[in-house]
Amino acid sequence: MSYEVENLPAAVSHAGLLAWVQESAELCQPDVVYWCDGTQAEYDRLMAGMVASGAATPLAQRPNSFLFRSDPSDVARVENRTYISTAHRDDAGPSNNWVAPDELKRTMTELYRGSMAGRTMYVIPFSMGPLGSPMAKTGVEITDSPYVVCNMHIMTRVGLAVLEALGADGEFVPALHSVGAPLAPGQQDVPWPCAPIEQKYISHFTEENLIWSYGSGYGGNALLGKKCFALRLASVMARREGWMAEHMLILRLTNPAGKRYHIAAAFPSACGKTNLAMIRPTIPGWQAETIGDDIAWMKIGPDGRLYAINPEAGFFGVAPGTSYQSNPMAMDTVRENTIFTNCVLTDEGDVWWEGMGVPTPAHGIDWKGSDWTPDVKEPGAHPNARFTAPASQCPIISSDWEDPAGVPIDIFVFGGRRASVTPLVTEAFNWDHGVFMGATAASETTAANIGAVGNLRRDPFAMQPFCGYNMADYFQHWLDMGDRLGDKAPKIFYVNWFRKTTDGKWLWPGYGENSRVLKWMCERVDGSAAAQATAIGYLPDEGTLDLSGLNLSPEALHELLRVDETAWQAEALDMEKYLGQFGDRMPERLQQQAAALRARLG
Ligand code: SAT
Ligand code: MN
Repeated sequence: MSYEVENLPAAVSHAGLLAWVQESAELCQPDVVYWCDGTQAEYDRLMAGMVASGAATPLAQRPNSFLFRSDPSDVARVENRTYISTAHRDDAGPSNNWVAPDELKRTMTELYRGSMAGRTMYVIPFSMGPLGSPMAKTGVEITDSPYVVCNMHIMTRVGLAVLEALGADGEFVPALHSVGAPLAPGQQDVPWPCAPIEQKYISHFTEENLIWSYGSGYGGNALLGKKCFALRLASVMARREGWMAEHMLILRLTNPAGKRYHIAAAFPSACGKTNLAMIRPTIPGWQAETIGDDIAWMKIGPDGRLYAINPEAGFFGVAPGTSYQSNPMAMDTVRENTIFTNCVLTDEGDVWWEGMGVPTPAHGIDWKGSDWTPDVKEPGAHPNARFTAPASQCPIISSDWEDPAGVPIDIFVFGGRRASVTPLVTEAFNWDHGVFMGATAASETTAANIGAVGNLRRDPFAMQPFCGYNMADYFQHWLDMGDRLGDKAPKIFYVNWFRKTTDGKWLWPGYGENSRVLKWMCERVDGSAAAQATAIGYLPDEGTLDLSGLNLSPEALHELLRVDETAWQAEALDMEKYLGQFGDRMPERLQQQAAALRARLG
């Protein structure tokens, strides 16, 4: 067994890292082991290789931008193939798939054996969080996918500085990834190699900070810094170490008087986090800046407040529906240096997707690589088509987005997509009630996971697919953090931009108009806006939301803020039933919240 080693940096003095790389190479049997240095030259060289092989198409209309088409089976995360592997099943809890570590490692070791034959194994040292931030953490991903390397260059901080900071014995998360498609000698590669669904495994050995991913090249399955590390593993570390790793965007709002508010908001995948993170407020004098669009790591600072950093360096956003109307800042972010996956290729050499807000091309190549015209029934872009773009290219990225200390959070927002029942905005009575709201959040499923779309499911804190341990313990961790934060805890709100009329029309215009709801939240923080106590929390009085200049009928407003007590009685029962599955691990304080809600509803 032999392989070439390329670009081995002088900076690697870490015996543990060298041993793990060697062991992985001996198992996966690549032709070459290549150490990534994170340079532009490296990115350009890998991209040129993928253009030459036919995996990537350069876009004539967007400088340094490329389109990829995935295998039709490999278009989203695979929650049913995602595992939290702990010695005791209860530590993974009922919301996670579980296989015992020994057994899972045995199965996956056999899959990894020889899986990189005919390929290069890339070693990617990366930092989650600004290098040198006390909140940053280091990972090393091993992958046989150059697509993954280029995406990791954008999504994380890759480079030799990471290895230097690691030194001889620093801590890092080893993350092993293979697309699971070895090449026999002389065998021609395909544009998007991957393994069949039943061989895909996205595994987290949380008790040893180890990630093993096999069989998929797509986004959250393969860019292991993102969901696997920054959410599933980090959520476990955060609990152990007393901080928080959350599926949240981070946004700064500044009011006309110059006062700043920092908002962290949790919504499930493909429910508008990126849009909200880049909001252009429609109310005069208010300004927004983006800090992060997907993940927040938060720690209590010396002043007792909660500080958040964005551990990522790029955006991996949903393309369909993104337009100059819905998210102009994202449109400007992806003008250059962007990787597109599963969009339409136009005849002019640009990308296109449904809901892009520009004329539909008369002809293009769809995400499956076939000719496409507007009369084709199926969408040209996959509903989970994505862009990968550097955060620094966002025109409203905050000048403090890489502040190693983070930004102080004033407001937490939870929410989801829900056609009925949930009002536009509700404020929690207090921390415990807010945690109960987060714990019982529900949303209609989206194309971000392989599976049915549009089914209502509970997605607590938008962490259902991402909580790396027993969800009941995670709820307890939220309660504990509240106890530590005391009166410095952020205020908690629940929103639903997606309520519909009985004949299926959106009641609320959304996008930039959501700033009206954010403004009310800021005024609640200041104590200047009125609210009404209802059975489910505080709601704005109909007169207190700033709706000036908005053409919203009084009936629509009434419906948006209506608490349908009959529907809520059923909802409360369903929430209790949901929480019941956690048995006696369920915190008593949340059971009390459930009982109190039922009592208030009468
Ligand atoms: O593919 S990702 O997991 O990165 C995107 C998402 O589902 O949020
Ligand atoms: Mn996400």
